[in-house]
Amino acid sequence: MKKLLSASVFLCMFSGGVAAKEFIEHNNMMDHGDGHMMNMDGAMVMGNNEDRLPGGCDKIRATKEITVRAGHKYAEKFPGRIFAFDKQEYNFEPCTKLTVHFINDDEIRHQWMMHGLPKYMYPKGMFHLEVTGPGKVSGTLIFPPEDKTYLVHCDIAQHMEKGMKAQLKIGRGSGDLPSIPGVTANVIQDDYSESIPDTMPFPKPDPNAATGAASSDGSAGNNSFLSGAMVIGLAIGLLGAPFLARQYQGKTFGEGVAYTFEMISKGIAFVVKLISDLIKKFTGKKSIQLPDK
Ligand SMILES: [Cu+2]
Repeated sequence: MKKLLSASVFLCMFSGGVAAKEFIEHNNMMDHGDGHMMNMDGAMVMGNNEDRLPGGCDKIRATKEITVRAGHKYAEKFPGRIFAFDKQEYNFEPCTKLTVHFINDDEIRHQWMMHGLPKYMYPKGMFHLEVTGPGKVSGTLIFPPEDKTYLVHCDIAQHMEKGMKAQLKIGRGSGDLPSIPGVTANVIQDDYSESIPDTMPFPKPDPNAATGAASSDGSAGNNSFLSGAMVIGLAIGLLGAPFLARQYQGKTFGEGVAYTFEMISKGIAFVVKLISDLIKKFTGKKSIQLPDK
């Protein structure tokens, strides 16, 4: 009985140690000016703008509010992805005032970051919400009047590549962004099938060729070309060796080096002259022709 009791006490202590972190509502943020708010619990808002109208907006045309959730569980429906937002596409009218309530469901740091906003209003063209661990932070921005597609992502290393990416269209938008989970195709499509894709730089293994014999797709031709080049190289080497041996006979190492450089420079001069003669021969007359007066 005593053992059981101590075991249960131990279990209680242990589970207390790994219990989920408390959900924090980040309401008391320190205002650093310029729409930048932060606290010491890992929450941040950048580019907060509740009243300044971007150029081209004569008034706020709509006032909207959304809740965005971020977490690994939202990626379950996207094979090969680990992180995601609960939604991958947003659409708003131009000059909309939008308040975003950003909820992080994971025990790590996530962001909802927008790029490409006008830099005269939004520092670095960014609107940014960030929460470390489970919690909620809210921010507001006003969109410019142009039809445009904005990238929304989490900028923590590899979180976007692993799926935490969405697009936000103002008006009709300006096209679709690639690799938005469930919306647009990946730039590089993962292939989990067993076969090797055709784009691989090496020949596909032939499942019927168990003997290791050359396949019928031209790789045998490649081998014979290589050995052909090798034969030519060997022949030049063998024929040239006695000539070179005579040239270097009786020379010291220094003389040999000097002689080699002399031969190389002579060779280069010969090739340059040959090329320039050829160019002159084919184009010379035309290129020096002067216009008639
Ligand atoms: Cu993240």
